[in-house]
Amino acid sequence: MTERTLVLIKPDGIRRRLTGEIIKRLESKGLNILGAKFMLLSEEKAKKHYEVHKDKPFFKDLVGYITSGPIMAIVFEGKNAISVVRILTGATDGSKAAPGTIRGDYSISIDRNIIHASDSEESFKHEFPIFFREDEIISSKYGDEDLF
Ligand code: FUP
Repeated sequence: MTERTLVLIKPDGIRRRLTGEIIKRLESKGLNILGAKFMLLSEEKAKKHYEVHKDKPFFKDLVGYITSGPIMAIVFEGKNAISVVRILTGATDGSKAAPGTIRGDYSISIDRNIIHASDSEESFKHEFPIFFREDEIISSKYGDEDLF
């Protein structure tokens, strides 16, 4: 099933110049970029994005971290994009994430884990409008769909 998912390259990923590496991994897998934005996230938007965690002890730090520097928000589309990107992303805690995954290869902690990826269709629906308007999405055929 063709799906869309939201990826955020978090401030540590940007500062460590991992943007190209992360996009390369996701594109090479067979996902198309439909939208991308380099941006500073407001505190209000960060709180909305992490709303499900609002009562957790790490909420304040989480919001502080995601607003601490520029991020890149990217919408990817492809076959089973949500679960495929989650698999490539790896476990939340970089110190436990499997080698070969983005977090497994580049993160050693839970609070500096480089990337966010929607974990369900419901999450994507919640997250997408925080970062993009529908008219910022460009859905074009690459002409190589038979290869994936
Ligand atoms: P994930 O979907 O893998 O990004 O993980 P969660 O939605 O469970 O958590 C969201 C973010 O909260 C994670 F990226 C890291 C952070 N977090 C902590 O900082 N401490 C925790 O104990 C759990 C999560």
